[in-house]
Amino acid sequence: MPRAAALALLLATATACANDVPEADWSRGLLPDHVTEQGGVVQSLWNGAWIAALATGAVVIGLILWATIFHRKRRAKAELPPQVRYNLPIEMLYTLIPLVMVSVFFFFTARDSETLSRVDGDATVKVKVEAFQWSWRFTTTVNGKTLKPVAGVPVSDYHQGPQLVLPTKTKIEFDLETDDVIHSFWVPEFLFKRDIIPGIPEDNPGRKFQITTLDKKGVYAGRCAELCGVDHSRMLFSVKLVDQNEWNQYLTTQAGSAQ
Ligand SMILES: [Cu+2]
Repeated sequence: MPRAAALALLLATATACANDVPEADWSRGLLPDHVTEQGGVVQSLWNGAWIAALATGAVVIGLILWATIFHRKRRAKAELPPQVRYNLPIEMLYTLIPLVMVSVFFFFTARDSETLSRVDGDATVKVKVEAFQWSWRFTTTVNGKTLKPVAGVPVSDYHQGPQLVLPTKTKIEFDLETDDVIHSFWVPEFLFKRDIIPGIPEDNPGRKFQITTLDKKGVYAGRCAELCGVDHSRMLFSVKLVDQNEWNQYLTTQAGSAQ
């Protein structure tokens, strides 16, 4: 009987862990389904990079196969094949093609990282994220009114961690802060994570990022993605996206406890 109980416990724990991992689909290149507009930018960059890499791979492997099959050394001919040293057009070609490829990758990466790190400052919902060993404190400000902070303790299931409630279809600004060691704020469904480094002044743009949530209600796991000590793996939280009605209700329940 104790064995059965232990097995049940093990199964329950295993299931809890499995729930933590968002469903990754081949059609999205194994990324989880994104819940922010910015996630869409990451998904397209990811898809484009894979298509370019696969196309390059196909050309390179094709050329290798072509050379090995059609240009093998033939026994009858002992002499050297035609030498193409200092062939200017060919050397220019294999210098320019990689240069163009790297430039194209660089262009899209720079363009998208610029988009992802853009902060307008006009978001009506702002979240101050305080990371500490080993949990999180979220303080949400809506139209200048600050709600009661949500703080947590280390847990083994993200449902038990602190929950950050946010509205769908809304621009939200995050400000990341820590006093102890480097942490990293990561919600896999945002397709985004950002290191939280102690000592970065508040006006530093690297502390902030913004998202615009899509119409995708749900509870999403969040975690610390930077090894930060013994309970790093238990530094779990969740983000709950709610529609406008639920959001207004949530604000009403929080109004009484507002600071
Ligand atoms: Cu951490």
